Amino acid sequence: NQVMPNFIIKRVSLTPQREAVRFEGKKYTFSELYEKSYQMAGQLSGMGLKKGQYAGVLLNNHVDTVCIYLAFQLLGLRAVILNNRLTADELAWQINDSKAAFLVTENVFLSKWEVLNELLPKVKTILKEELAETDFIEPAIVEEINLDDICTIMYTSGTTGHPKGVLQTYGNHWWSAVGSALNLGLSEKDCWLCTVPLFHISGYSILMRSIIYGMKMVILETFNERAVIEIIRSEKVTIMSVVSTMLNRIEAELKDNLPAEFRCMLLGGGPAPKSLLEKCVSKQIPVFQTYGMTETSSQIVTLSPEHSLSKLSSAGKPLFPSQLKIIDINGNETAPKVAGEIAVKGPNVTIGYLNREKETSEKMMNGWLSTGDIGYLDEEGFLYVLDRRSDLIISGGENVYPAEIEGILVSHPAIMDAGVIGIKDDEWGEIPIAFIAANSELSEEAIFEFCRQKLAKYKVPKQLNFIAEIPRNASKKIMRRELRKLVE
Ligand code: S0N
Ligand code: AMP
Ligand code: MG
Ligand code: MG
Ligand code: MG
Repeated sequence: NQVMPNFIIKRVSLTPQREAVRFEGKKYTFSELYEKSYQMAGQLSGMGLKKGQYAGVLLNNHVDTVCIYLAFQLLGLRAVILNNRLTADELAWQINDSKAAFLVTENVFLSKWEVLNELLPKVKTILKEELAETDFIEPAIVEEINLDDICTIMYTSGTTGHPKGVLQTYGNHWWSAVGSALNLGLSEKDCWLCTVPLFHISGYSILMRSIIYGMKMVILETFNERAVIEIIRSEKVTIMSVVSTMLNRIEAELKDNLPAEFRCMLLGGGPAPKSLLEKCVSKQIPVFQTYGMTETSSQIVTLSPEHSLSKLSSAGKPLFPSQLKIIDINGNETAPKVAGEIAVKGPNVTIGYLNREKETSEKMMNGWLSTGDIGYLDEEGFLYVLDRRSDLIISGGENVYPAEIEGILVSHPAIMDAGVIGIKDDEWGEIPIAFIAANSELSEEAIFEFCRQKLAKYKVPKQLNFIAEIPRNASKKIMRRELRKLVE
């Protein structure tokens, strides 16, 4: 039960005048960030939010979002952070599962929260725009945080088709930030560009590093490769987090070398194609591959600067606080170069899934988390990731679970059975396509429309194939290999 000062309070006492955030051309010092967050904490208190409660957050990348997250930390609220690309149905499922009593959102998501208000009448919606007019109540600030306290919850899907809320504690975030700095190093000139969503751990972890290191972060509302290249120069960015789809676009757009101060392009969230890594070497883009997940509060394995070329296409070694092993089907550690399931352990690894003791104990033993991912270690202990956890399709850094899409498809009255697989795609890495066994005439457009209502756009199958029967084995499991053969 280790206790630390509340991170933002500590930071503002150390370096109040240092630049903390750049957003839309405006800069905010840590002191200004704290003032804004404190104000919002008082307004959230005015709305009735109290320590220990779970509250949903559905927001765009914005400096206000940072302040709302920090206000949550000041109040000891647990943020159920929602992916803003999800449909109202998908959001409702997660909010309901978390038992959150409040949803903090903003006007741009009107079409979503209007539906949410109908689906979840008991959940109180708080609009960011209305917060400014809310009565300020002197907030009960949490001066000391316990590293075991839950800070954030982010949902990730699973093989069962329904997402689970990953619990991330203050200790998880703290050790993740420390592990990253011990590997990448830290300079007072550092500035981290955040153009990944703050609702993913890829983005939220940049915020935590900024507070813990006292480092400036530049936030972009949306990703645009031309803007990124310009901002790296104008803001003297030194580090940036990307997924391959983003790096592809940056590489293609980049005419001259990036400035010498730019020292790290942290590439994660999915596989890194070797061809992309090679193109980046020739353009002198300093790519560091990383392996991590929501359950590890971002990076757990990252290539170190001195190995970025000699171990190209490796994800690196586990960070200082963390451990990794490869296990075979009997649970024994494999020899070097022998592939197996990747298991990880460390103070950045989640304590489990929200309200899901069974799934937690199935995936975690003695602090070791079975990731479901497949990989091997070379003789020197460098990790090579070969395959994703069971069936997972990653499209542009967003996860798509076949079981979830299949569940939606078969809920259509005219669809008897459905199977989904991922196929390679130049832009997104992988995209989902569907096989459908229908019991009556059904137009493709009708199915697409049905999917668009229920599923985030990136999950909607890009292609529909009508077949007589979905191949299943004796235990009724879909034989995805057979579906794959149909594509070939
Ligand atoms: C790649 C992104 C930026 C693409 O979005 P963009 O260009 O903004 O698209 P839009 O203009 O909004 O829409 C255009 C059309 O494309 C569809 N669309 C959007 N995104 C996708 C997608 N991913 N797949 C398929 N289609 C997509 C839109 O719907 C739209 O369609 P139409 O035209 O029909 O309306 C964007 O997808 C993005 O931001 N991706 C990155 C997400 C991310 O950060 N993932 C990482 C999650 N994992 C983790 O957080 C753990 C790993 C980790 O922590 C990490 C990851 C990376 C780097 C570092 C770390 C770390 O460890 O620190
Ligand atoms: P999420 O928590 O949603 O970001 O998903 C994390 C998953 O992305 C991991 O479990 C892996 O399946 C995949 N992943 C992350 N990093 C890599 C990598 N370097 N190479 C291959 N797959 C990765
Ligand atoms: Mg775009
Ligand atoms: Mg993901
Ligand atoms: Mg049906």
